Amino acid sequence: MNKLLKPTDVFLDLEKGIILNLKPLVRKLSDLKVFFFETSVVENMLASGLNPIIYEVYECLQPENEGELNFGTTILYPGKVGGEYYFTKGHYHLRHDASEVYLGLKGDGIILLQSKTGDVKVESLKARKVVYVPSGWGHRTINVGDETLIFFFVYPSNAGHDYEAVEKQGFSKIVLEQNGKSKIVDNPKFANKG
Ligand code: PAN
Ligand code: ZN
Repeated sequence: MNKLLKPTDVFLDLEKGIILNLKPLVRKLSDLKVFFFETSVVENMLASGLNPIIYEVYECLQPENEGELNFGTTILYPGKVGGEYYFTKGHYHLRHDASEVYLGLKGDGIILLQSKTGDVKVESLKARKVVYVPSGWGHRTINVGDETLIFFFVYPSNAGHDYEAVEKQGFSKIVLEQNGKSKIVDNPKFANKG
């Protein structure tokens, strides 16, 4: 039996997406260097002193005991690197039975989902939309709007995050702005290693 945890509660600012009294994890362009398609654009931006914040994560982490849940919010800013919209790194859960729920709070986004066997799924994410990410699906969120994308998430605290697979293989699709609209296209750099 796991030790009985104390119930906790927090306040969420639904407008700003922040969880009060928590320090966010801040992801800047320099943290996402290898994830964007146009590496040379990233390098030029960094070389000229531009290192914008791409997203922030407010997370209530629980001990990694079976049955406990982590939850929090992600604030994904609007913007592009070259033609590619800002996104989260994306990951697979290390535990293959770990699923996740996303609830859109604000903005206009896309969740790209892919399995290791090559299945791809695309879901939109916006206020009041709930997306269930079943176990086994890698997931990345993209902000395709002009305003900040904010969403709430909850997943098993012992899920673990595998970023390496995404770093090496990438996502099979990327989301670009073309003629003022978002377009999901094949990622030419995708390494299909199965
Ligand atoms: C989310 C993500 C969060 C940031 O909490 O971790 O949006 O994205 P990356 O972890 O890909 O940088 C989640 O899916 N947790 O499992
Ligand atoms: Zn996840």
